[in-house]
Amino acid sequence: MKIAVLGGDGFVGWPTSLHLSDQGHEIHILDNLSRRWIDTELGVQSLTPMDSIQERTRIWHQETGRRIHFHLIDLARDYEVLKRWLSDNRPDAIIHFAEQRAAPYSMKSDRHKNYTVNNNVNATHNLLNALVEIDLDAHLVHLGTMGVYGYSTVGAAIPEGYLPVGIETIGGETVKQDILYPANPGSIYHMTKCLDQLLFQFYAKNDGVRITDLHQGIVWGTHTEQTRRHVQLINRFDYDGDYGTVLNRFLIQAAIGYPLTVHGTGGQTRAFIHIQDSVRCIELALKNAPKRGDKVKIFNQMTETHRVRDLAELVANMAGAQVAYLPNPRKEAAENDLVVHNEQFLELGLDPITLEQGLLAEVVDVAKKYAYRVDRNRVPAISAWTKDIAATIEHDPEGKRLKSVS
Ligand code: USQ
Repeated sequence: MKIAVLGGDGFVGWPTSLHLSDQGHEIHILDNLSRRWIDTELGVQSLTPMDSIQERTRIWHQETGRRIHFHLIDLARDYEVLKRWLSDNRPDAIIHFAEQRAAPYSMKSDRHKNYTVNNNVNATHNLLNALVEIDLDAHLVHLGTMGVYGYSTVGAAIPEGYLPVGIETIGGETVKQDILYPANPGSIYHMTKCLDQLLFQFYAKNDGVRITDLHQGIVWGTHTEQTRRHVQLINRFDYDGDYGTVLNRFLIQAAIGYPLTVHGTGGQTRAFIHIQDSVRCIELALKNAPKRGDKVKIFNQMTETHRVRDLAELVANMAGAQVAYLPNPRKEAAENDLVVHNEQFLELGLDPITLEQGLLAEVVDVAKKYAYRVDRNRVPAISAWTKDIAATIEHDPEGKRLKSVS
């Protein structure tokens, strides 16, 4: 297949591009390199030293003989360029990762809120609009998030996208319908993924666009089979308070001797998936495309759930780290249970990689290797969800924020 990977320079986009190229697909990365610019804005860098996209693709060619093509395009702003590229190249499938993906970054300021909404919603809409305009029947696979559901199960498992409901008619009968599970975003970033869902629903219904939406949990790990092949194929690895995600942050913190930063009581339960499984799921989704006229196909792309404080204890015991319980910069439930249906990928053959010591230790080893690149001042998460929360954090400098250390 000819596959366009939008956002193919990012944390999941890059290993996905390598994985699919390795399988013989013709890969075209479309990216505006915004993630690299955001590193510059924030004054941080990936823990792992990342080469330019051109250099990465050159090394891939040198190692495998396969070419990955790169096109510098801003989907959200360059509609005509995107439309022309799609029209000239007519890919069979499009994988859409090209969105600002960090919840804390999206909550930093009014400017960051605007940027996240404008970038994410325009990118998705420009893409859908262009597909219809040029009559391109490509399968669109979008990387969404488990966060569209919120994280409370109200005692029932979260279904894969759709909730069967019975609606009582005026005549007193009960009509059955499958509706999108009620959206319940917890950040501006998550809200944009909820808006994406509505765009997809409309374009699938109105124009027959074939769409798969992957509701992914928190990704952990850094290497995949392909990124291991050469030091310059290494994936990016975020540790900072905006882009680092919880389990990877704990592993890096353990490696550099920084107390693990649990927000609040750590009673938040979240869904997780290893990066290797993430790229496998995308491959499975590509092989199982919906038909024209079908409703949007939704998968829950996660393999297990864990409570934040349990992860902290696990990492602390494994690596001999301390755990710090900090005031939570986010507005979120202090404690929640989470039960999630994910049978669709399992039925398609996904054999999940679950948290096991070997892989966790591998991440700590990577972090130790590159520990010299860490700026410890960038570890704390300081983006606050409301002005009230920001005020409490500002009056409580990081050094004094450690509530208790176990
Ligand atoms: N947390 C800590 N300590 C930390 C960092 C996070 O306790 O140092 C807590 C947060 O308060 C939150 C939970 O861990 O309760 C998860 O935070 P996260 O930063 O790992 O994940 P999140 O902000 O939800 O976003 C990440 C990705 C996003 C993806 C989402 C999937 O950045 O792109 O959509 O995970 S999900 O969480 O299932 O919505």
